[in-house]
Formats: sequence, structure tokens, C-alpha cells
Amino acid sequence: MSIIDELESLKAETLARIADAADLAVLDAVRVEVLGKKGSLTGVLRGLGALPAEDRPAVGKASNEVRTALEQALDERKALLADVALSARVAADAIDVTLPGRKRLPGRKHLINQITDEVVDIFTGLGYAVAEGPEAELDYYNFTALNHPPTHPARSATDTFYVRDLSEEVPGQTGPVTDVLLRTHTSPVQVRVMERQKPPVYVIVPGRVYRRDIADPSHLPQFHQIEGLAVDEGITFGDLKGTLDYVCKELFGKDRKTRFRPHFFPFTEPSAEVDVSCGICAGSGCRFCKYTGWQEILGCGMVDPNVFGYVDIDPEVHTGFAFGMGVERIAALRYDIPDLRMLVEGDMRFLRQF
Ligand code: 2NM
Repeated sequence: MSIIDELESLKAETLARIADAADLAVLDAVRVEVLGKKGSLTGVLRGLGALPAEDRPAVGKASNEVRTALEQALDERKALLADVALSARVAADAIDVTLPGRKRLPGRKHLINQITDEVVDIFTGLGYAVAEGPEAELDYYNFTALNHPPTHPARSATDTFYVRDLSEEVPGQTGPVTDVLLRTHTSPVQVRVMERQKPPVYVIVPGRVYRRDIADPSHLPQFHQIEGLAVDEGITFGDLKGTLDYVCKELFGKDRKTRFRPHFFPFTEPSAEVDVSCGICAGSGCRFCKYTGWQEILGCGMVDPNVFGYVDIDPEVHTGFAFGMGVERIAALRYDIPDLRMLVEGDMRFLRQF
């Protein structure tokens, strides 16, 4: 085969390989293999010296043409592959700017905290101070100083979460003995306040409380209370009624009425439950008030002299009233929430409504 034929077949073969090169790396390998210093075209030209002198210009010209043709083919293929690579990257990185954005909803105060703040604001407006205390509380503050007899059912381990078990530490003791529990109401805070501060005392105590109940539509083992206490010279049940009637009107609306029904609490005597006239039917009866015309919203009473005894306040000089309400219950009444568990499930579709 003549050198010219060799060059032609090298050209045809290389052009085919260039056309087949699937990416820039393969293409560059072809370039090095054919046109590089130790490439096959260079190899063919090595044989030039062996040719008769008159044939050399023609072979030289042919080899230059082959080189030029191959370089041009390489450049074109390179441009095409670079273009394909760029298009692929652009397609992979594409962002559809016409898609709707992802909604980022701002957080908000939980309904329970909104209502708590609202009630606290009403009382601070009346001159009450805000007090808080520990959720893990001593039996003494939660029950004993609140005039609960040793056998009171609320003290049983089936009603109250006890934290510390002292059975091991008390010689000769058979049943469980515990002195730390999760507070079942915020009243122990009021005892702590009265221990430190002598009358006049006007405090409002919001906080989380715990009772050993199974969660159902009307019970949570963990809920929130707001309690209040006023101790001064000459405080009467009339002050209690006037204060709570005012607060109910602030909270539920000026058109609402209140009524006080006799009740029993260990720490107050006399005690009462307070109903507010139904906000749906204004007292005529509907499914919201179970056809009574009234909704029960809080408990209250005159502080029992026994409680004052524990905190060294003389009941002959000072009297006081106290009250307590469940915040979840108020939320459920106000917004017709059918199941208190909805308040703790954290479903934003529900909580965002408020
Ligand atoms: C209630 C109902 C009635 C109450 C009593 C006291 C204290 F410490 F003064 F004795 N604190 N809270 C009380 C009274 C709470 O909740 C339904």
C-alpha cells in the first residue's frame, strides 16, 4: 500500500472515530493517538525519508491535508460535544421559576397561652401581681397546707403523679411514702406567696398542672389553670362576686350574666362554682349549654381559716377569696372545641385557626 493510500485510510478511519466519540475525553484520546508527537500520522510521515525525492512534495501535501481535515473534524466534534454537555447540565440544573413558592407560615402563640395572657391582663389591670412556682411540688404545699385531710382521695397514687418514692427511707413503712408530686393545681403557689408576703396580697397564678387522668374529649393528664387570690382586711364574699362577675364580662362579653352555685373545696369555705350565661342562646337553652342556659367556668370561695393557719395569717384580722379556672375548658367553651386532645396534638391546620 502506498503512503498516500495509508494516509487516506488513516484519515477515513480517524474521521469515523471522531464521529463516534461520545464525549470530550474519548475525542481527546483520538487526537493524541493520531496527531500527537507519537501519533500514527506522525508515524506515517517518518517513512517520508525512505521515499524518492520527487514523491516527497505530494506526500507532504497530502499529509498536511489529512492533518488539517482531522484537526477541523476534531474542532467541530469538540464544539458539538461541549454544546451537548452544556445543554445536559442546563437541563439538569433547571429551576421552574413559574412554580408556586412553598408557603412558610409564621408561628403563633398557642391558643392556651393567648387565653392565659388575656386573663392575666384583666387581673393585672385590677392591680394583681403575677406569681409562678414549681411544677414538681412538695406534698405539703399541694395538699397539707391547702387543708386536704390525709385520707383525701385526690392524694391517692391513682389520682396524682408522685415523683419521689420514700418507702425505702422510712423504717417500718409498708405503703408507698412520697413527698414530691406533680402539682394538681396552682394553689400551692398561693401558699408559697402567703408564706413570704403578708397581706395585702393580690396575685394571679397561671401554670401547668397534672392529674392522673386518661386523655379523653374532656380530660387531659396535663392542663393549665389560672388561679387567683386576694387577702386583705375586710374582704367579703361580695368582693369575690363583684370581681369574678367583672372578669367574666371582660372575658366573655358585657352582655353575659353570672351565677354562683354552692360547692365544696377543701381550701375554701364557703365555696361556689361560677356559671356564665350561655353565649350561644343567651340563657334560653341550646346544645352548647346542654339546654341549661349556663356554662360552668370556674370555682371559688373564701379562703379557709385553716389555710391561713399554715401561713401564719390571722383570720381574725384578714380574710380572702380565691378562685381557679381551667384554661383548656375556657378555650373549648369559647371556640366550641369538641375534644381537648386537639389542643395538644400539634396539628397546625387546627391551631392556626386561632
Ligand atoms: C379553686 C377554687 C377555689 C384556691 C384556694 C387557694 C388558696 F391557696 F388560697 F387556698 N388557691 N386557690 C381555689 C379556691 C381554687 O380552683 C377551682
